[in-house]
Amino acid sequence: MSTDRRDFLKQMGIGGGALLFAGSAVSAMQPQDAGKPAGAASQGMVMKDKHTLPPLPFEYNALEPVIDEQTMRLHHDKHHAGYVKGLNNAEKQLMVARGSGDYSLIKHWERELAFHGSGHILHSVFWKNLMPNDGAKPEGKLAEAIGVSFGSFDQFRAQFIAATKAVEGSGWGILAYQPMFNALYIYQAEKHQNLTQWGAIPLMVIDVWEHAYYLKYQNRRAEFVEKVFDIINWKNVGAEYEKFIS
Ligand code: MN3
Repeated sequence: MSTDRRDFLKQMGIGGGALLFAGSAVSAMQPQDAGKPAGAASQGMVMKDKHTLPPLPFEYNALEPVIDEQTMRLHHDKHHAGYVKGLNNAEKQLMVARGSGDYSLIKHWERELAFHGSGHILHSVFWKNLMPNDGAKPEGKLAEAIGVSFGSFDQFRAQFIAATKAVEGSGWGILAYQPMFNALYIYQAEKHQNLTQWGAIPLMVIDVWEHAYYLKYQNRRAEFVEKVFDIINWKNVGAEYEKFIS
C-alpha cells in the first residue's frame, strides 16, 4: 500500500487497524487476552469510537446560493454525524457478538456496517469535492483519464448528470477510479452501498438523497444536480486521483 493510500485511509479514519479500547482495562489486558474479546467484554471493557465526523473544509455558507447554509448544517451536523454514529455502533455490536458468540442479529449488523460505513465514506468525499470554482474543469492526468474513459469532458458530464438525476430513490452519482481495470467509471448508487463494483474508489460524488436538496430545491433534483456539478473542486478531485494511480 502506498504512503498516499495510507494517508487517505488515515484521513478517513479507517486505517487505524486494531480496535481501540478505553479505560484501565487496556493496561490490565495481557497479551494472551488479545484474541479473546469474550473475556474483554465480560470485564466491562468499553470500545472507543473509532470513526469521527470530519469538519467541513469550508464555512457552512460557503456554497451559497447553490447549497444553502441551513441545508449544509443539517446535512453535515445531523445526517453525516448519524452515519458516523451508526458505523461506530455496528462495529461495537459486532465486537459484542464475537464476545458472546451470539450471531442471531448478524445480518442486521452487517447491513448496518455496509450502509453507515458507505454513508460516512461518500459524505467525506462529497465535502472535499465542493467549492465555488469559477467554471474550472479537470486538468492534467484526471483530464486525460476522463478523455480515455468517456471520450471527452462533455460526454463525461452528460453521462454523470443523467445517471445522477435518474438515481431511483435515495442515492448518489459517483465518479470512481477502478484500480482492477485501471479506468474511471460513473456509478449510480442506491442508498450508499448498492450498485457498485468491488474495489472502486469514489473520487467525485453528488448526493441526491432528498436531505441534500429538499429545503431549497424541493422536488427539483435535476436543477440541484446541474448546479452542484458547477461547484466541483476539480483540483481536489484531480489530486485524489493522482494518489491512487501512482
Ligand atoms: Mn447525504
